[in-house]
Amino acid sequence: MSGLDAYLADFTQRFEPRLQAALARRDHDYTPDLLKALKWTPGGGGKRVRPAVLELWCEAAGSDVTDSRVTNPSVLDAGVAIELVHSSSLVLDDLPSMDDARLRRGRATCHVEFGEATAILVAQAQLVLAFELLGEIDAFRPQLDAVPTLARAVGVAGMVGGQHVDLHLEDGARDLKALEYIHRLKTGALFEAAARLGVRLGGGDEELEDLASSYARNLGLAFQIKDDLLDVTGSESELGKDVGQDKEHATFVGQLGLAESGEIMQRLLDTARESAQLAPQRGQLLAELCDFVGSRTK
Ligand code: GRG
Repeated sequence: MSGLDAYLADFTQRFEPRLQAALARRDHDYTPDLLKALKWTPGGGGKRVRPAVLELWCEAAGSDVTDSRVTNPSVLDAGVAIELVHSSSLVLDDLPSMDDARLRRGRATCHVEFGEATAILVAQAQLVLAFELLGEIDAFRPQLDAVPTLARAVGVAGMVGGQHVDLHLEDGARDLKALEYIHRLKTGALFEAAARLGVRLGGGDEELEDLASSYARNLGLAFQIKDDLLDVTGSESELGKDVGQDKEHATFVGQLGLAESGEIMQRLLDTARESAQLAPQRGQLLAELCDFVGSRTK
């Protein structure tokens, strides 16, 4: 097992109970159907890469998470907030009016299982739960800007904006500049927010936050290009989601083909690796995460 595999196995063991606890917060309420739907996508697996990026950058800043990883619950809860935003975006992205996807994380998409109206409500509930959790983290209180940092990554200048351009861009306008813009907003922005929040939780300075941000921008863009590559080359059973979804989307693969897109992805990962190597701690794992993104099959 590589260092990263061992880290991710350990991370998910610590992360899952915090995620489950967040999702169970309203279990006493009288909306059991909604609560079941709320838990469906976040509880259904997923690689948890974004919260891991957050924790690693927190540790890079020299946080009190020790080598034996005596868990700092704030770091995990901030990761849960990021994962819930991610889940919310998956539920929305899968809707009939967007990707019209049937399969996600190896099972039916939220709207297929629970109906479209419930899926829309669930996405909203996951999103506000993310901000509820983030706003409760004491370690962020003196800075006050954790919530707006995440909000900016989600809103018009982030995921919502990226998705909107992706859905409405004319074919003729799908040049590389537009593609990069879309990918950075709809996918990269959340990676960047995760890395920035990690550094802040670890007490790192602005210089380290910039380094983390640059790492995450390149990793996030590469992650999306890999996603597009897998949409063409991957299998539904291994990915646990629909493939061939991207015909309607602006992608590097559609524009440049598999080989050139793969090269661009590798260059972005090389640049992210260079940033990782400058991290005061956890550089090795952050660099291994770049290899993981480049070689992932699901
Ligand atoms: C959340 C308000 C709000 C809006 C979202 C739908 C939308 C607006 C944006 C699209 C974002 C999106 C789904 C981008 C694709 C990102 C991507 C590569 C997803 C796959 O991520 P993985 O591979 O999936 O990490 P797992 O299942 O492993 O977590």
